[in-house]
Parts: sequence; structure tokens; C-alpha cells
Amino acid sequence: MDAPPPALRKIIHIDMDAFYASVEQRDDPGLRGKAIAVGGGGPRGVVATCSYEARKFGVRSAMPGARARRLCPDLLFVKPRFEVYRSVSAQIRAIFARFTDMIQPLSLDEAYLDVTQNKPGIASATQVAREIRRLIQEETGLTASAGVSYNKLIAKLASDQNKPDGLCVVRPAEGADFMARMPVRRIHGIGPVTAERMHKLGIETGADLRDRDLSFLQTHFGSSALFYYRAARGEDDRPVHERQERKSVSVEDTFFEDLVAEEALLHEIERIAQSLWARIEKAQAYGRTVVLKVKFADFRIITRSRSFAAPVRSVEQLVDAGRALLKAQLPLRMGARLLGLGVHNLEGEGEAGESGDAGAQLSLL
Ligand code: DCP
Ligand code: MG
Repeated sequence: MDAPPPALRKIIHIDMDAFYASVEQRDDPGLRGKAIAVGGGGPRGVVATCSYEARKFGVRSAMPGARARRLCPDLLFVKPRFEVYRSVSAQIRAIFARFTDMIQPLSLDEAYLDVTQNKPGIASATQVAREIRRLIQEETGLTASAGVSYNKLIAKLASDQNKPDGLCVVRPAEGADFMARMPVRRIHGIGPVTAERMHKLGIETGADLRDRDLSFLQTHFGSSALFYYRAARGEDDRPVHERQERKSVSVEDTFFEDLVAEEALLHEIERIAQSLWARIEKAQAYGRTVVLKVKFADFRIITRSRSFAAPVRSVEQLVDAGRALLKAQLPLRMGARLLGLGVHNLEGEGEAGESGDAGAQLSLL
């Protein structure tokens, strides 16, 4: 006899609207109703996010500040206040926890919740989502959008559907059609590189993806093929992972040829430190221990670390620490095939990430 079908789950994805920008507008009435960008003020700055007023001009996250200013000459640049964003994040997570312990944060402002069983015993997940949105508004003064569905894939896409301050419910019978209309580049788990490869193969939407059989997808996308195949059909059985504390952040690089020259080694460690710094800032995960990893030509690995009294707060300090750790090993006894740098002993909390297809060089030590 066949096993009974697994019970349908009820998943909510919550995502705050224009998060950093909304917090800034909440705390400074002079910014309300205006086009503002958080970050990006300096000559090489990048916009972290912007208000919906600024989005009308085409300003977007990750856009160079200079470009944003050209699109929207009246744009006001505001410095980020990460402590405040972190405390709002803690507030919304506390609200989620009144409903379920199955919470998977993706960043400070978004999370998946499994509310199949929920603490107040509310039968309708849509009702739970309404209640959560209402409490967020009441307790933080900010708006959030929610997607409600039977899996993470669709719930995440749904939360984006009626932004800002929106709710979107996709029922099991509607999932396949919802996915068919979806541009593949919007699917969480299909990064820009994969989306471009799909574009070259004539795959723009879920429907196009669904027209290709599994072996075609395996030929072009290897081990990710099954995820795409199922996604195109509205199927995704990934569980909501409960929160895991991040223990470290690191970046490492394997070289095409083993490196021995001191100058080249120091140059590489500097490059790795820069890229690690970008990762640290994105995750807002600052640590006070810097760890160097060297893998030699014979595959033996050494790690060396240095701890500071307080978390490393600047890219200069990180670069210096990385260089000093490496210098103490020079000259190397044989060529290095890999160098890595990480920070441990993180302060506060970071996010447990779900790796996308662009994260190949990033790993947890
Ligand atoms: N963020 C960032 N750099 C990016 C993207 C985002 O620093 N490239 C930060 C700023 C955002 C926050 O993360 O406020 C949340 O990211 P979202 O993608 O959820 O964007 P917003 O919440 O700002 O806007 P939306 O209403 O589209 O969710
Ligand atoms: Mg958001």
C-alpha cells in the first residue's frame, strides 16, 4: 500500500518593507514621504536600501550612490544605524515566537515560519499572517508584507507580490499556475548567473522551465536540476530550519597554481580580507578572533589565529591582522594551494544563511 500523502504544511514568509529606510523615516519625521537612501553617501558608497518614494525614480538596493543621485537628484542619503535595525529585528522575532518555534530567519528583516501547528491554535495560516502583520505595525510602527502558502518557495515569492504592506495567499491548487507565470530570475535559489544561463536556453518563466524535462535540466544544471524541476511545478519540501547561530564568517580561495612568492601571498591575503569584510558587513557579523588558514601543496592544513579584546570593526584592521598572521608563517615551507581568512567569536547574533548558487567561495570554517 502507498504511504498516505504528507499533510500539507502552512508556511508564512514575512519581509519588512524597505526595512532600513522605513526605520529611518519612523525615527525622523523630517524624512517621511521623501525619497531617501540608506548608505551610499560617499564617493564610492552603495545604496543599502531606499524608501518607496525613491524607488519610483528607479533607485534600488546595491546601486552606486552616484547613479542613484543622478536618477533622483533630491535623494536624501542617511547613514545606517545597524544597532537599531538589530533591535527591531529582535522585536519582530519575538512576535513570531508567540506563534511558533519553527522560525528560519534569512536576514534581519525576513523569516520563514512554519505555522502548521501554531501556539494559539489558529486554524487559518492567513489569519496568523494578518495577526503577525498587525502586531508588527502596533509594536514597531513599521509595516511588513507576508506570503502564505504550502511551501517556502511559494511563500517567499508571494510575500513580494503585494509589497509594501501587502498580503498574498497562494493555495495548493493555485501553486502550479503561480509558478508558471513567475520569471525564473525571481526564484530564490536561482541566482543571476543561473538566470542568465536559463535565458540563453530560452527559459524565462516557470512555464518555460516546466516544458524542459528532467534530463535536459540535469545536462545543463547538474545537481540543482531537481530543485528547478520541482520548483516549476510548485513543489518544494525543504523544511523550515529553526534558527542556527552563525559561529563564524570566512572566505577562502584555492589557487590555480601553488603560491610561494611572499609578495603574491600577501597580495592574495589582502584580497581575501577585502572580500571577507564585504561578507562581514552584509551579515552584520563582527568577531574578535581572526583565523588564517593555509592549505599546502601536500594538502596539509594549518590554522593560526589572533584574538582582539573587541570585534574587528574596520577593513584596515582585518587586512592588517590577516597580513600579520601570514607574515609570521613566511617563508612557507612549501607552496600554498589555498588561503583562507575568517572571523570567529562573533558578537550578538548573525543570521543562518541558506546558500544560493553564488556563494561558492564563501564557507563557514
Ligand atoms: N540590504 C542591503 N544590501 C542589499 C539588500 C538589502 O544592505 N543589497 C539591507 C537593507 C534592507 C534590508 O537589507 O533594508 C532588507 O532587504 P530587503 O531585500 O528585504 O529590502 P527592503 O526591506 O529594504 O525592501 P523590500 O520592501 O523590497 O523588502
Ligand atoms: Mg524587506
